[in-house]
Amino acid sequence: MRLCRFQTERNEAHPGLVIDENTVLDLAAANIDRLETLLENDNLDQQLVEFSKSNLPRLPLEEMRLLTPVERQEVWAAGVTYLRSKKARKAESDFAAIAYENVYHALRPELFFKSLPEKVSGPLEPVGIRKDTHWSVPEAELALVINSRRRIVGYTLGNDMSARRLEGENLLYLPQAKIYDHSCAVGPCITVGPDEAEVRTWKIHLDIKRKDEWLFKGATALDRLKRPFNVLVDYLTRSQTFPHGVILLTGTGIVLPDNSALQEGDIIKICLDEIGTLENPVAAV
Ligand code: DO4
Ligand code: MG
Repeated sequence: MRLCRFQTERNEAHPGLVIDENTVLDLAAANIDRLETLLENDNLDQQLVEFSKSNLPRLPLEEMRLLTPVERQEVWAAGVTYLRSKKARKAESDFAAIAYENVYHALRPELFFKSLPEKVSGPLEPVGIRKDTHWSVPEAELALVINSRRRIVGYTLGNDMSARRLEGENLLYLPQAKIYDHSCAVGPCITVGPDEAEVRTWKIHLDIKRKDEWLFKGATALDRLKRPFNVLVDYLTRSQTFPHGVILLTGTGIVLPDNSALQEGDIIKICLDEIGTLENPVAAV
């Protein structure tokens, strides 16, 4: 089952339950004002089954404007969790090579703050490339939806936009390479139910369109992600509480060739059959 947030005609954000390819139940009619209320529920699966059998208002998915499912959660990201990502980052900079090599093999993962919730782009909203540097790329990542009690309650998609030249220039520039206006997109909805073993059978795709042509098409299987999900959550939540839960991007396994820097107007599509498609146009910021 998939949860979403959508914009109503009155410009309100309502939580929704996607019950088939084209139908969404408006959960606001059941007095659910936030997805967070559901994500904290230990009997979520059962509650969603009950909603799906109810006579809540049914709305057509293709006519609605979906919003990011991120409400009040901070967004964090893990890095160098796939072998391909490790190799690409080594090629980027000799200086950083040892750091990337070490973190790939270390017990403690690389984890970094990515975005405040209010700065996250939703479906069809722009993602940014910095004007003060060249060679920006999208990073297509599975995102874990974690509640305030450290439980993984669902999965969504994230785009960890990155200014690669800046990142390669000096590792200390990483926060500037990773955090700027529109550098993070999350959506289109949250898939609840599956366990890690099932999620690891899924495949994530990244497609980039320039004008009417495909600039890049790539994919990776999620079983190539090195670290167990609970280990990532364990490190993220050590000595740190998230009263509204937290979203954790799990790192990228799809690395673009050096000649495919993004340009304003490009369209990025991150697709995963079991979650949906996160599509965003690129804007210079
Ligand atoms: O250390 C740099 C960032 C790594 C990252 O974002 C990734 O591997 O996805
Ligand atoms: Mg990343």
